[in-house]
Amino acid sequence: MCQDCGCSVTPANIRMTSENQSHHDHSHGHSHEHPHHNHSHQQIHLHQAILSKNDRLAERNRGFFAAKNLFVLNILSSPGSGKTALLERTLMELSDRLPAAVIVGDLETDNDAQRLRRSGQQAIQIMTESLCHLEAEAIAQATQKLDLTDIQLLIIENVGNLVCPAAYDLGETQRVVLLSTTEGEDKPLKYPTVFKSADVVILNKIDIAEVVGFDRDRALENIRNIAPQATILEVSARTGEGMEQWYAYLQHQVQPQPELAVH
Ligand SMILES: Nc1nc2c(ncn2[C@@H]2O[C@H](COP(=O)(O)OP(=O)(O)OP(=O)(O)O)[C@@H](O)[C@H]2O)c(=O)[nH]1
Ligand SMILES: [Zn+2]
Ligand SMILES: [Zn+2]
Repeated sequence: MCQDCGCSVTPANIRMTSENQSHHDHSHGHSHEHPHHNHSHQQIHLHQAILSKNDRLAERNRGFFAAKNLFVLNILSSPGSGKTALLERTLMELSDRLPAAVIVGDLETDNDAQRLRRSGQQAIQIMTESLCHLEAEAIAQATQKLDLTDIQLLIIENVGNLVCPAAYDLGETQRVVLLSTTEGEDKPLKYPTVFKSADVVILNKIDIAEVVGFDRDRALENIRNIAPQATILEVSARTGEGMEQWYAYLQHQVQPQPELAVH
């Protein structure tokens, strides 16, 4: 996670991180007198502190979302799996039944928020600049900018990355991980952490599965092995195939029907 990719570099810790990175190849077998030895320990403590602060703020978000009766999804995937395409269609086709808003994170540009706003629904862009994931604090701030009156579903499109976002709780109700047919069937095996944390795995771009030689059976087997807890849905955000099952899933989660009385 971030201690490897350095995405948590902030003005407060940049000095320590850059000094540490310039000594990346250190063997830890050397003397404790070495002036740079402690930096990796400091860095680990720093990351633990960042994560535990994030966890506290995520709990606060969770309380806020519960008080507002909001169902919140955190959507994670590699860049280009089709998160925005899935959400564009979802906002267009589901908003009449289930009023929704989106917070979207990218390193740069507000392209995704612009795409999503064309649906007529609210979309707030967070530009993370150097961070390759969203954090709970940024979600709390972005949420303040939304008019939540009547909104039942808040969807967070995380930064395209299968590694770091998995470590950051945002206070979401459920996690959705997207895997597209162009990425290969082995991704659940290579990135198990994110798949293990998923409530739902959506297999996207099924319209081009055949063209790209996607092995559906193997992909499903890999997902079921790594993420047996997850509901699996197969869709094409482009053609709309399978999207009704996704909407039915969401409606069922957000607006559970009272059980029918048996006479
Ligand atoms: N054929 C096909 N293409 C798709 C589908 N979903 C998305 N795409 C295309 O895949 C590309 C990437 O889609 P995006 O929605 O931008 O992907 P993303 O996950 O939001 O990307 P980042 O925000 O950069 O992480 C675009 O060219 C989409 O049109 C699909 O179901 N089928
Ligand atoms: Zn990172
Ligand atoms: Zn996107």
